[in-house]
Amino acid sequence: MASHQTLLNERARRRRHLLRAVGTGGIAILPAAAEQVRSRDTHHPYRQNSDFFYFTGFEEPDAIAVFIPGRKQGEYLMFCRDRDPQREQWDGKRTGVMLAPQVLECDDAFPIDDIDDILPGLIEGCDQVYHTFGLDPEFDAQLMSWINQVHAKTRGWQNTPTEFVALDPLMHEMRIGKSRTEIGQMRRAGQLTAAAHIRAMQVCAPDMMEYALEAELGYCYRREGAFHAFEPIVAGGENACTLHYITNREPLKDGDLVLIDSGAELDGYAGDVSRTFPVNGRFSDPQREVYEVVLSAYHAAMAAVQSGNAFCDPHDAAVQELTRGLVKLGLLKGRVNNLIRAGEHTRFFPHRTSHWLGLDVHDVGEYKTDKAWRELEIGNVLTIEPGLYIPSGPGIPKHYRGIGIRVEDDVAVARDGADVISAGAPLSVEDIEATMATSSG
Ligand SMILES: [Mn+2]
Repeated sequence: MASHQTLLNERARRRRHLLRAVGTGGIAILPAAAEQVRSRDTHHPYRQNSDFFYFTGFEEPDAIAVFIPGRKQGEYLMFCRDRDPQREQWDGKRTGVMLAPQVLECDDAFPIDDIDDILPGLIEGCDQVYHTFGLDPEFDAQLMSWINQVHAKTRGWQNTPTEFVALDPLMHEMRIGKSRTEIGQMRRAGQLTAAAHIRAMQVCAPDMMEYALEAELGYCYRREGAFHAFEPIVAGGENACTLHYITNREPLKDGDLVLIDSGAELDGYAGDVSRTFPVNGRFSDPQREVYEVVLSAYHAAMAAVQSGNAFCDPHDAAVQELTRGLVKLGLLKGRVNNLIRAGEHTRFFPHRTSHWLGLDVHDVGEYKTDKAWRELEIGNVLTIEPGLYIPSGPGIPKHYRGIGIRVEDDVAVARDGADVISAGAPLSVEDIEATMATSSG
C-alpha cells in the first residue's frame, strides 16, 4: 500500500509536470466537481473530479486550484471553503484556508468566497488561460466575466489574456501513463474486484434475485472502504444480451448463465471485471461451447498486449477468434476474413475489446493520434473484454438462444507484455465450476 508521503510526492511531481507544460505566461484554472442533487434536498455521494483529484488529492467540493508557472509569490494556489463550525456540525469537517497549505502542499490558500476579488488580479498579466471548457457552462461564464473584468480594468496598458487553451489534453496525456505507485493502487482495486466476483460465484444459487447477488459485490467493496466504480451489471439469462443492463431485478434461473460486470473504486482508482458463470454451478454443453470461444478471444487479445503494438491489436485478435468461433458454432457462414470485413461479427459482438482504465472507469486519453491507433506503452492500463451475445430469434439454433457472455480483466502494459492486475477470479470452465462447488461459508 502506498504511504501518505509517497502519494504527496507523486502529486508534487504531477504538478511540476503540469506547471512546465503550461509554461510562463499561462494560468491554469481547475475547479473541483460540483455537488449533484439526487432528489429535492438530498445529494449523490460526493465524487471529486478526477483531474482535480489527480493533481491535488483534495476531496472537498467548492474548491478551485490555480496554477501560475513562474509566479514568485507561489505557483500553486487553492481556493477552498473556510472553516465554519455551524456548517461543519451538519456536513462534516473542512480542511479550511489556514491548514490547506500544510495538508495540500499548496503555496497559498484563499477562501472560495473571495475568488471574485482575487482571481482577476491573478489572471492579470497572463497571456494564456488554460481551462477545460464546456464541462460546466456556468463556470465558463464566470471565468469569462473575470477575464472581462481584467480587460476592462487594464485597457491595454498591461498584458491581458488573449488566448484560451484547452487544459484537458495536457492533463489527460499525463494520466494515460500510470506510475508504479498508481499501478500498485490499481492492482488493489483490481484484486478487490476479483475477490467480489469469487464471492458472487460462491453464493449464487437458482431463484436468487439479481439484486441479491449485486448486494454481495457491494458488501465486499464497502467493508474494504471501496465503492462501486459504476453501476454493476448482474444479468441473468438473456438479460446479458442487454449490454448496459443495470436494473438487476429479476430472478436467476436454474440452467441460465449470469453475467456480472462490476468494479471497485478504491482510493479513486477503478477496477472493471466481468465474469459469466452458470447459476446452478454447471455449464451446459452449448453454454460451454460459446464460453470457450469467448475465452480463446480473451487469451488472443491478452497475447496482443505488448508495448509497441497498436491499441487496436488486442481487439483485432479478439475479433478474429470470435468470428472463427461463430463460424464453428454455425452462427455465421462464410470465410472468416470476409465476415470480419463485412462487419458480420458485430451482430454478436457489438462493442470494442478495450478501454483505458484509471481514476475513471472509461479513463481519459486519446485512442488515436493523427487518425492512427496509438501505440501501447509501458504504464498504460486497459481492459480486455471480449464477449458474445446471442439473442433469441429466427435463424439462431435453439440451444444457443439467449446466451450472453463477457469475460473481462484489467491489464497494465509491462516490459514482458500483459500484467493482469485484476487476476484472481476464476476464468476457465473447470476453475469456475470448482469455485462454485465450494461455498463461501
Ligand atoms: Mn469495461
